[in-house]
Amino acid sequence: MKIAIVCYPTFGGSGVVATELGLELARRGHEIHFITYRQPVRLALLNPNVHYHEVNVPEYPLFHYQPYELALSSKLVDMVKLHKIDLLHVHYAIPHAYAGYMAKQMLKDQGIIIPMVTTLHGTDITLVGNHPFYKTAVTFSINKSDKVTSVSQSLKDDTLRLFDIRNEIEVIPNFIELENKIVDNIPCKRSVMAKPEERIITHISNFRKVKNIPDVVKVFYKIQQKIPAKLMMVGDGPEKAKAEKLCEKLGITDKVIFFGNSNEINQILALTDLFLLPSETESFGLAALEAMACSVPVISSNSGGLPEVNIDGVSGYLSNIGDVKEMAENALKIISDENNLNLFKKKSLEVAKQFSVEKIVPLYENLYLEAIEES
Ligand code: GMT
Repeated sequence: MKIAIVCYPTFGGSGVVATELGLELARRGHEIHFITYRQPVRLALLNPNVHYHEVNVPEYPLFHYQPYELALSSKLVDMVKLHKIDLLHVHYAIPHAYAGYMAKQMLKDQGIIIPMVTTLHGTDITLVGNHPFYKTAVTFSINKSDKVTSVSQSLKDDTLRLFDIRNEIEVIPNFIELENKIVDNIPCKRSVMAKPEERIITHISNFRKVKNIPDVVKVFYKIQQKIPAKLMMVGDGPEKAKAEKLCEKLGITDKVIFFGNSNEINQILALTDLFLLPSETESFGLAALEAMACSVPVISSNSGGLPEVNIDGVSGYLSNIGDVKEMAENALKIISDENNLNLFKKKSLEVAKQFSVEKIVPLYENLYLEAIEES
């Protein structure tokens, strides 16, 4: 199939899922066209089946807001015609489903029928899309999509509760490539991050408010009071400076490393003993799955789709949002005992295998075929 993928090209989870999906589909022989405003961060272009088309939005002083949706829908029409694309797959409803629908209509006007699959990722439903200023257009564009998927049952339930949706929503969870994980726990690399007796605790996110970053620091603060430990904070975003200040206030700056955005996630996870994800909202929790795929147990909140990924008492533990005390106690239960830690590591990997690329990507392929047949 020839598939156009529309996504955000940034470090956010929806962009990562869209990019990894496109790359895997390309490996399976499909022709993939990424259409967005910048080259996606994880996109390696040295693949004959992968193409990238940039959406340019010329600056014009009359406009207070530059019309990205307009430029995107025009680009979609042009690329569909030029490359004879069979299907549009838009990731994150806002504004991609809306622009995709406009492109479909323009193409229909020229006698070209093309189906559109919309994947709902999380904040496009739970936070942004739900805002009264956007809700009408988001509801409309979800209902006008030929197929709709959500990344967890929890997100599907939220969508049906918050919007007036007439479409079927198919749950297709986030997935993970398990083959190329780095397992070289070599002492010289580990020594850059921590002393041999210290446990390595990691958090990875885009440091937005929903990630509950202060709780990451507070849980770690309690852990390091009981056992030697270091905290790796990977990623960047609006809450990072506040987190640095909190570490200063708690007197733990020498025990916390802030990496910023990193392309060495797997290397860091390979050296990690425990992952923290105390999010206020999390439709799935791709970062937790990435940790588990590297045999790292997860201490998380029980918000959104996290209980579908992090299995309580198996791959880690779940607590109510904000229950820092219980999260720290559960963390210590896992990492204070070498045998227990090893058991949790093993189980984390086993759970992660349920979300392998081989199991999940065919679900998208089947959905594409259905959409094309029905269009
Ligand atoms: O906030 C993020 O983590 C980024 C956001 C996005 O859409 O870029 O991630 C959402 O999509 C991911 C991929 O499907 C999910 O794994 C994340 O749980 C989800 N984030 C939230 O719901 C907060």
